[in-house]
Amino acid sequence: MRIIRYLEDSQEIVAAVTDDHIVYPLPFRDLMEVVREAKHRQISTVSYIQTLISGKQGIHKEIGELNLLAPIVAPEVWASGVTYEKSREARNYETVEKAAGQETCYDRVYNAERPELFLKSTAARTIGPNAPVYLRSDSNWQIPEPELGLVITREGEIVGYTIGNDMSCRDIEGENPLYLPQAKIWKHSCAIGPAIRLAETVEDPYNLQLTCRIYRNDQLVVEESANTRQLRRRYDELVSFLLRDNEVFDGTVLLTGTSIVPPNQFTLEDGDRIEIEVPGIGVLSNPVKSLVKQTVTK
Ligand code: DO4
Ligand code: MG
Repeated sequence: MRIIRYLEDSQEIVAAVTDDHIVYPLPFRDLMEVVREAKHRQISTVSYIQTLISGKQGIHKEIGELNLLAPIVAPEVWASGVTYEKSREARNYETVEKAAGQETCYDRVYNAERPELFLKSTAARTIGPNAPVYLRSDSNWQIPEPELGLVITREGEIVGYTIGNDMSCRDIEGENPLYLPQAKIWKHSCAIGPAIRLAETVEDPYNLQLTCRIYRNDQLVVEESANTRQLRRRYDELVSFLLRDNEVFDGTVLLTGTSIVPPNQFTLEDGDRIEIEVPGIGVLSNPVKSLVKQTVTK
């Protein structure tokens, strides 16, 4: 069972999508309302949705025909860093801080008890399927980071899984780790979607395949896959650090880190299209657009 949001006649609709791909609009504004109502009735979210759609007809449209929105308006998107060996290698490759034989901050965080967590995005900066992700105008080395996203309640319960793209500037981050917020956060630098797969319907969240494809002039130029079994940490561990002495809001998304890195000579270009696929969740597809350089006036 998955949850989507779409736009119809200027109305935002929340809907459940069954395993046979039938779309059922729900009388709620977002997934978190459904979760709260199910809790109130002391039944699981899936059982509650089943009671809501039982005896109803789905809409006569397939998911691909809908004007999909981000599956949740996440008040904040947080992200985890260096949770996969592949990310550690990539960070060490790009950093100018690496001295021969010396451990980097990336080596240390990979092995430390405390994970790297950072604020990735806010609702206004986060986009859904098919909307453009933007390229920063002051970076020459930009890539998508395909990641599994945890959708959590304010208590830290993982209620669903989605796909996230943690767009990143390897040159800015590599120049100085203190530039991380600029390497990670700008307008439309985070995409999530196309759906949220309800956690209770995922058999093994540590065995999910992620595949990233990048198209240039409609030609496939990058295709790489990874599996969440390569993750060095547990999801609950990441969530528990996020909750430490923190106020977390219902519907927060926590990205769990990347294990897919395009070849080191690759950088995204205006007009590219990024697809990230996780079977059981869907394909998050976004075109890439350049942000126009701003002139700074004193
Ligand atoms: O340390 C920088 C962030 C790394 C990251 O975003 C990732 O591993 O996914
Ligand atoms: Mg990342």
